[in-house]
Amino acid sequence: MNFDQSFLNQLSEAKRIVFFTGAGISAESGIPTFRGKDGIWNKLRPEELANFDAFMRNPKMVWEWYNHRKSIIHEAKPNKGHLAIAEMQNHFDEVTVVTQNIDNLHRRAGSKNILELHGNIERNFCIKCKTFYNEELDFSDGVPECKCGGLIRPDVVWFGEYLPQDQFLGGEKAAQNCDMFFVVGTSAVVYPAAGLVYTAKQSGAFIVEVNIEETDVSTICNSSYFGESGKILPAVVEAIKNIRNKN
Ligand code: BJW
Ligand code: ZN
Repeated sequence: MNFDQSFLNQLSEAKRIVFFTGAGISAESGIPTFRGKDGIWNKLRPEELANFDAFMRNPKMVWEWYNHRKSIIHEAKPNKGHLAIAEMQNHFDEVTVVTQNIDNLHRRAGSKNILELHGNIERNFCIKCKTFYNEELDFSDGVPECKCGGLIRPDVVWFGEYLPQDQFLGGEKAAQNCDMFFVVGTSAVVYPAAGLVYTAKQSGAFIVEVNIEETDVSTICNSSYFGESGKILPAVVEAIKNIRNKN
């Protein structure tokens, strides 16, 4: 892998780095992305699945979709991209993962400092009394119900909903205080998450994109590497190891 010199210089100086990740980093684990060639939204309409009104109209259909995705996620394993990000913790003072993914693969790969902007598929809560249900749910009536009679939904962020404030504020803080900000496997079209790329840029971070294709934020990146994150990120780990060995 040929990295440009300005990128390697930044890598050797950087102390605090952020990985802002999206569905693309989990694609090599067999989890479909939303947009792009094989994206979910080519076949299904987000407005019929990923918003609260859709859930209230047809909770059974929305639950079937999440149960299907849960089974894919449970079978999936962290790939070389997730593992490379976890390994960066051995080479930098501070590594923060700010992810839009709900799949837990960063945690399973060993990353410690993770902010989840769009929730987590392992958690569920009652829409009426907000009780959390993280274990097995009873789907015998089609849709799981709380003891209070309210419907239970997955704890993920749908369109039109606010992001969990502590997670988003943590992401903003990390973006404002990092030396390098990696944008990995995200189309960067969903806000306010994508705004973090601009926050990092305005705060003076060196922005690096890793994606199989150009995105809406490519033009503001200092370096862009096009290819699979499972190939490029391990090469970044090798590059930092070489730099550290020489010093
Ligand atoms: C690889 C690869 C490999 C593939 N290696 N790379 C008009 C303008 C601006 C904003 C809005 C607007 N109208 C509405 C909005 C707001 C809306 C929004 O941003 N919409 C735009 C899409 C138009 N945002 C919201 O509603 C958010 N909330 C909000 O704004 O609250 C304020 C508010 C409150 C009340 C009233 C009004 C406002 C919430 C957004 C929630 C997003 N939720 C989802 C579902 C989560 C749960 C679930 O998973 O089921 O989050 S949608 C979906 O998109 C999911 C993702 O996290 C998110 C981002 O997608 P991501 O991760 O970027 O994936 P893809 O598929 O888009 O891209 C994959 C990339 O990987 C591609 O680039 C590939 O090339 C690449 N790739 N293989 C490297 N091997
Ligand atoms: Zn309840």
